[in-house]
Amino acid sequence: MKYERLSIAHYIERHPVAKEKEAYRASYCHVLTYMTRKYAAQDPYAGEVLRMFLKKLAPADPDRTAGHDISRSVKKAGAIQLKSFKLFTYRYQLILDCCFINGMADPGRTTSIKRELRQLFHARYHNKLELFFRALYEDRAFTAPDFLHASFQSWQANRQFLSRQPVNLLVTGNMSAGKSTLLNALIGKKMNRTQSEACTASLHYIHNKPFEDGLHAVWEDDLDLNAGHDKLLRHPAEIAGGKRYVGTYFRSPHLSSARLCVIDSPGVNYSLNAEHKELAYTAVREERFDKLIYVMNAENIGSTDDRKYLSFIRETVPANRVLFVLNKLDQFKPSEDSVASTMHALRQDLIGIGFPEPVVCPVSAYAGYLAKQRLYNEELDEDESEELALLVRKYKRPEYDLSAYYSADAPAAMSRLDQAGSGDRGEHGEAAAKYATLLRRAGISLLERLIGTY
Ligand SMILES: Nc1nc2c(ncn2[C@@H]2O[C@H](COP(=O)(O)OP(=O)(O)O)[C@@H](O)[C@H]2O)c(=O)[nH]1
Ligand SMILES: [Mg+2]
Repeated sequence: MKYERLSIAHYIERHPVAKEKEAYRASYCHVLTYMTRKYAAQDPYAGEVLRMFLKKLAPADPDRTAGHDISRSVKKAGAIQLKSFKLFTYRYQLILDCCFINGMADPGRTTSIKRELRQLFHARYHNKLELFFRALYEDRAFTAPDFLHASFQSWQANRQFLSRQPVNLLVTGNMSAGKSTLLNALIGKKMNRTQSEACTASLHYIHNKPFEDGLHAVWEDDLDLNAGHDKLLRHPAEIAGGKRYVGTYFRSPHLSSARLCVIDSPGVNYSLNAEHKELAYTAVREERFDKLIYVMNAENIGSTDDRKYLSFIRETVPANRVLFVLNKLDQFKPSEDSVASTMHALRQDLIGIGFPEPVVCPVSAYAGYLAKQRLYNEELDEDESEELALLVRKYKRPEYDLSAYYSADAPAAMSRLDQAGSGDRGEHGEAAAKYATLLRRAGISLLERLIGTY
């Protein structure tokens, strides 16, 4: 459960109390701090969430409430106020924040907090307090005041998300097959270093969140709920314990609502690095995953490393849990070869190794990654922009189009999904259509759709 909290999305950026006066915020923050210190002192996650709340809400002078009694602060934070000729109170916001910081995933702890709040609030509010807790933890209806909408909806979205069965995908394959690039393409963000010299020497667990909160959470030794890119793309050698846990929203119309955790693992390469190989084999043996995605490099399929590793996987993992991805198909030369014959030969090989009905998804992870970057308005450097332009031209040619290799109904269903999913994207109109087409023809949208059904 510890790391699963990385899939909780946050609402702090839209917190209504941020615009209140210092004296009010001081009492409000006093209550939040008091509850976390008392009920979740040993919990680094709660501590970090509190820190983020205080960063946004605390007054310039943190000692403003020094020596204040908690009941005085609760009274002030929950008091009825008059604003623009309307009476209102942040009482529900306060309750929700206390629950969110300390007990989103720990209803037991919330029971203690509720008991304490009951004592601190006047008896005439007890009934409403009860109703609000039922709305929070039993999903009962509740008419939330306007300013509470954003955080209440976030709460509900998180709860719904956490109630789904998690699906873990282990991504493995040979070194430089494009595993990290594929994950970056699926997630639509640069979450991992790609490049063979810095290939993943650790396991990276990346959890999806129910909505975009603009925050990348990284948990190595310490937890950072708002990690910058330097930390996110830190060299694997610097990662303590060889494991890194991340939470971020997946930018994909097919995956965004799925409670997914994808695990990036190092490649196996017998000759170069025994440690990577060991880590990869141990991951397949010991990690808990629902599906294994085996990424292959179309430029050199059928290598000895691949064969040995595939035989091991065949012995260790039920065949129907393995999905094969044939990557780097942007590199193939239509004059020399055809995707169809490569796919056919590969399937025969896999059947020979002992996978009776192998599902093979052809992709260009790199084309997919670049297309997504554009669709979500991320910066591309000059080289990337040029390569993207080239890939767009390439994928206009039917002999490169990979969507034909997915199920027959896919293209029609996809164009509907592309439209449905375009709402939260940056690019609009013709440009968006161009990159959405590239994403589909490079196999990425259809692979996402398939993964989305797990
Ligand atoms: N042309 C092409 N290059 C790719 C593709 N996917 C990955 N690469 C490149 O292959 C190299 C290794 O990719 P990486 O994702 O780090 O592989 P990993 O070791 O399996 O994680 C990098 O230079 C990538 O840019 C692809 O679809 N097409
Ligand atoms: Mg990698």
